[in-house]
Amino acid sequence: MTQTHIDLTALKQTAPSAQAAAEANARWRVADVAALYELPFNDLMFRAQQVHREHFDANAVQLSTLLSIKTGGCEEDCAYCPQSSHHDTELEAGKLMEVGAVLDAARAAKANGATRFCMGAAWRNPKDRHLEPIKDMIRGVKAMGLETCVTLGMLEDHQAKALAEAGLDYYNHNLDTSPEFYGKIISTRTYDDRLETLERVRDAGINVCCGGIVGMGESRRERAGLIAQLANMEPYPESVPINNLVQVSGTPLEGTEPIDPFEFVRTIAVARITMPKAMVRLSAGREQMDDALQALCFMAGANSIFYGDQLLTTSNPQAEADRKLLQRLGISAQAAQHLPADDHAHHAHHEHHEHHAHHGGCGHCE
Ligand code: SAM
Ligand code: DTB
Ligand code: SF4
Repeated sequence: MTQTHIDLTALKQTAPSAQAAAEANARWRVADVAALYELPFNDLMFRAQQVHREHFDANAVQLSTLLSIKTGGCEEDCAYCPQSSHHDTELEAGKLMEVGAVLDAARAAKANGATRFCMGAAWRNPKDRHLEPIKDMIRGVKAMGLETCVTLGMLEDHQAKALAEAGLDYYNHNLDTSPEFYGKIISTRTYDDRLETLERVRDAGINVCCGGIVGMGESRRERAGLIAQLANMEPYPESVPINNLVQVSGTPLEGTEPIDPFEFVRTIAVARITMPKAMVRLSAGREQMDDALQALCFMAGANSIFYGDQLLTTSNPQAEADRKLLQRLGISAQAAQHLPADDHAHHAHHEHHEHHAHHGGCGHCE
């Protein structure tokens, strides 16, 4: 592979334009990411393990629990999504949940051992009147000692700021796939729309959770294109969910040829190598994976999972089964990190992790 990461400190004394050019060259080219994918499997895994162990406890995994706080009836046409009103998936659309019911679910997630609670809404974008109850949810969940994450669609500047003021730790907004493949999956909003929301989230001082989906019929080059987009964000996301498409009947992607499991593991490994300090989350699609495949994903550098019997509208492995799996692998649940919203520089992230990784797990997995 061509070495893309050059020593920028050596360029400190050079003219600003030369330095800018050098920094531009330091970005991951799609070809470089594709070259990682091309490595023999064992070599790729070895490299991913090296990078992972440099920055993380290789035997700790962070547990996030998801809740759909507003289900279905979404006006976007994402081809993978059971919640789009463009597809006939027989999913009943609901209203935004009451704050009390959301907090009950968060309490249960915490009692079960989760350290982060992620609330998802099937919206193209939230209306301002939705943000008041959502801010109460964020404050309430935080007061329980859980990290907070929401995913509500596109945001305006003032909305990102309002969420930051409520103390939101993470905003999830996925690029989903490469710019080239994106048009085959979504027509109702652009790649740039997604990037703009991500910038607003970053500017508001909220940690960025951004990843994508594989197994949608994209090529390896297009998977590499997604990873390059994520890795070239400045800074790259603190949290990178890698979803394997959950095929839901009635969605246009039902019947897509599933991705080769080893190609999925490769995607995790490539994400780990290109975004060394990010939490890489083995996300949707775990229920369709056996234990051995999940173990390979952890070896490839995945260090976070969705934990709890339900994702948003589809099912996830039972919490009890996950606890058993982690125990069999000698993996402990990572304690909460409680990143301050304005303290998400990657070096700080690293230090927080190092500090907490050695201070026990949830008590369920050890
Ligand atoms: N509506 C908001 C949005 O799209 O940003 C938030 C909720 S949306 C369901 C969150 C993410 O879930 C999507 O970006 C997509 O990556 C993932 N997702 C949705 N349906 C999926 C499926 N069938 N399989 C895998 N991932 C899926
Ligand atoms: C993400 O990347 N994956 C999660 C979360 N962010 C919101 C959602 C997965 C959804 C899977 C399909 C469903 O359950 O509806
Ligand atoms: Fe709506 Fe999000 Fe589903 Fe797209 S992924 S249809 S924006 S809920």
